[in-house]
Amino acid sequence: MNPPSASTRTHCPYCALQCAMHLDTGADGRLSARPADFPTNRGGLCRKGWTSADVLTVPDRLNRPLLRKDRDSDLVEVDWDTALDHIAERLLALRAESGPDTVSVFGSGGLTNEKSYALGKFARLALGTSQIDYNGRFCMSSAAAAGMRAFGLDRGMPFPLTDVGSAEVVLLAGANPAETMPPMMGHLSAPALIVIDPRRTATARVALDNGGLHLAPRPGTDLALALSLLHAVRVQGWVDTDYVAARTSGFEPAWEHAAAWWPEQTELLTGVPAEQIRAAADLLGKAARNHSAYILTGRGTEQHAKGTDTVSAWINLALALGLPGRAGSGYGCITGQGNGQGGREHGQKADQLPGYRKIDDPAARDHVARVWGVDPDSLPGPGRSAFELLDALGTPGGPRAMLLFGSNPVVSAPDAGRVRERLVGLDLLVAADFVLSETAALADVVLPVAQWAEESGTMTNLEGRVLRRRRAIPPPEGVRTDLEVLSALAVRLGQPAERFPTEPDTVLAELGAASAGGAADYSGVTPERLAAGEALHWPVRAGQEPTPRLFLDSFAHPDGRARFTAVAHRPAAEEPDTEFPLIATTGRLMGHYQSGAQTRRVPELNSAEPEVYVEVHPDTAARAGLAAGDLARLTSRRGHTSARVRLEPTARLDTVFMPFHYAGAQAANNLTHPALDPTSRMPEFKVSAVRLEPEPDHDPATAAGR
Ligand SMILES: Nc1nc2c(c(=O)[nH]1)N[C@H]1C(S)=C(S)[C@@H](COP(=O)(O)OP(=O)(O)OC[C@H]3O[C@@H](n4cnc5c(=O)[nH]c(N)nc54)[C@H](O)[C@@H]3O)O[C@H]1N2
Ligand SMILES: Nc1nc2c(c(=O)[nH]1)N[C@H]1C(S)=C(S)[C@@H](COP(=O)(O)OP(=O)(O)OC[C@H]3O[C@@H](n4cnc5c(=O)[nH]c(N)nc54)[C@H](O)[C@@H]3O)O[C@H]1N2
Ligand code: SF4
Ligand SMILES: [Mo]
Repeated sequence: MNPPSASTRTHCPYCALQCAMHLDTGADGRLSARPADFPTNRGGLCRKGWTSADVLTVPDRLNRPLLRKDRDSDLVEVDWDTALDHIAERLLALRAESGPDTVSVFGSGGLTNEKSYALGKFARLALGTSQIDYNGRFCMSSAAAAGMRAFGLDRGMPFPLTDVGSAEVVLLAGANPAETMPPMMGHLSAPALIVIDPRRTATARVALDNGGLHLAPRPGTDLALALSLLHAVRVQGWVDTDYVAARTSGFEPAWEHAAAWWPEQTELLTGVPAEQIRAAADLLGKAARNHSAYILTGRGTEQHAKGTDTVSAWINLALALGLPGRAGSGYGCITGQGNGQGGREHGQKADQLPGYRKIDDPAARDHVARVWGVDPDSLPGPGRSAFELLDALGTPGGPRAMLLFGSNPVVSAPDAGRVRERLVGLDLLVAADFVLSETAALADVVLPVAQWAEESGTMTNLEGRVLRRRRAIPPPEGVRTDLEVLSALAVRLGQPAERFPTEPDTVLAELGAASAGGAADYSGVTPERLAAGEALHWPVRAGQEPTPRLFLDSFAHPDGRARFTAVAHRPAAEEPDTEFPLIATTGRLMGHYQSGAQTRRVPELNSAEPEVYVEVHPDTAARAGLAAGDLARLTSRRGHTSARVRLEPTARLDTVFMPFHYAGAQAANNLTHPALDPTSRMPEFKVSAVRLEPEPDHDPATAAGR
């Protein structure tokens, strides 16, 4: 083991910006983080990054495995052999009873590349199951699907983030980086911003202060708004006809849908004034003439049951303006989780093998089976997508066991009440985590694992740039790494130990071989090249230069052209009515991360935002008999949530907003609709119909679940 060093340069454990930081070891042996210079964060960190080291020493950090003998008993501490033997015994018994697909795996875009790869391999070889998917399905799957459709390849940003800063105009559709990636705002200070968000967010305020625009559509109407922008761009003469002819196909059928959305028509549906649509088209069009505009999408426009088509509509707009595949302009999706990009490339997705290969492609199966030393026919086929998998647990024909690595779905999955019921109904739930998350608390076995600063690995950030996460200190006594856990379980399930190495760099080398020749080719990512500089944008083929900018010569479809997709607007899965008259939309706060399992344990972050709130227009609140600071109850067809009222005069009258970082009675996902996008299987996190009223439970402490 390496002795702890005084200062280690690494990257933040949280989001996809992957800000660089120094971890300094103090005299008391505790670590503290400070920013390091790097192209994405340029010496900045957000509040979560600054406090990230606090999670290493939270008082309730797990350092012994926990086991529950049966459903009615408590979790008690056991040794590792007892925990692992128990899991293996139960898995083998379940598999013998009902076949390999009775065991399922749920992974995460927070896991390193090495862990994501090992998890996919573990599922297919050690368990032999097709039932593996991950939380990235809730994150950027719609943008990934639309990117594949348009460009033949999905890399969130096919250009370095630093390129964006020199553009004249950046359109941000459903992204609030001022809260979700604050250091990114440094790249967005020069361009005029066009922010598409139902709320007057911190990002929208920056846009208005800098000569940009804020368009505030009714949640769930972005598809029509994007079509209308295409309409206005054409009518106002901004279509780059030479580019469209030379580099794309399918403009006319896509245009037919846009033709129906002239700005006045769109205003009726979206509430965005027609003149704002025209102004946005002119602002974008002028910058596009100079090849100096970007269109970027975030979860606000993507997390819908029509998210893939909505992103296609934004890409259609970018293509009409001639932005993608040209220096100085482009389309990108702002990937979310720390390894949201790498996490979708190495085989923890239900339909996928490493190298961003399709699991039902015979050539892909042959290649990966050769690297794994197995018969291609022994590899299972595609499995269920994340929500469908969670929803099938414990039901007839569904899995009876789940192994969970890096997600807290009882807080973060849609219709969380239903997901909790399914998880509780399992024969065996195993959670690997470093804290007892709300989901781990329901598990039969909890395995205490190492945190980011205690192990090494690689991450791929929002620009497709592969980074080195370095170990600063050894894990606490009694704690194992995820790779060690997978290896120990695989051996107990009859696999040779050398097939599941525990050294991250050994896994990286194998991942490189498995990805070689695939779309996301990592065969040239080596420890030496990572040490020499972190500018390895994939594809990085062995012996070749990395690829910071994709598509400059041609797109990845066989004909080299980008494709317009003909997409039509459609309503949300659930529109408001008399019983549930408001739209609830959900998202993030600067100080909390995801399900909050980590950040709610950091005193500085938790005291700043200790409980959930609902953001409401004062008139909407008054109509419901509510004032600032009152406890409100929000009810949807799925369940209800209690939240403190925060009045916001710029809010839309028809929309309330809640952050989703809180659990139990405060969980926004008690309300959300599990309708899925037909292509990406992304749930509709951003639109549910709700009713707002005073909390009838008069004890605010119990009502808010504190
Ligand atoms: N502080 C913090 N930062 C994070 C995270 C975190 O949990 N906390 N998570 C990371 C992850 S995994 C992700 S995916 C990213 C997400 O980063 P973002 O995409 O910026 O995050 P969200 O807040 O989910 O959604 C962005 C905006 O969408 C708006 N919105 C809601 N409905 C609609 C709609 O119908 N149309 C449009 N156009 N906008 C709508 C919301 O008002 C919100 O302001 O953040 C990453 N960074
Ligand atoms: N309503 C609503 N719901 C949403 C969203 C929304 O906008 N609105 N956004 C969705 C999005 S974009 C996302 S990405 C999901 C995320 O939601 P989740 O999938 O729940 O993600 P996290 O909260 O990051 O959960 C990570 C868990 O894994 C643990 N963990 C972290 N790193 C590791 C590791 O390396 N190994 C192991 N074994 N454990 C680890 C943490 O302690 C934590 O308990 O939420 C989705 N849910
Ligand atoms: S912006 Fe993201 S990567 Fe940077 S410090 Fe904050 S959470 Fe960490
Ligand atoms: Mo995400």
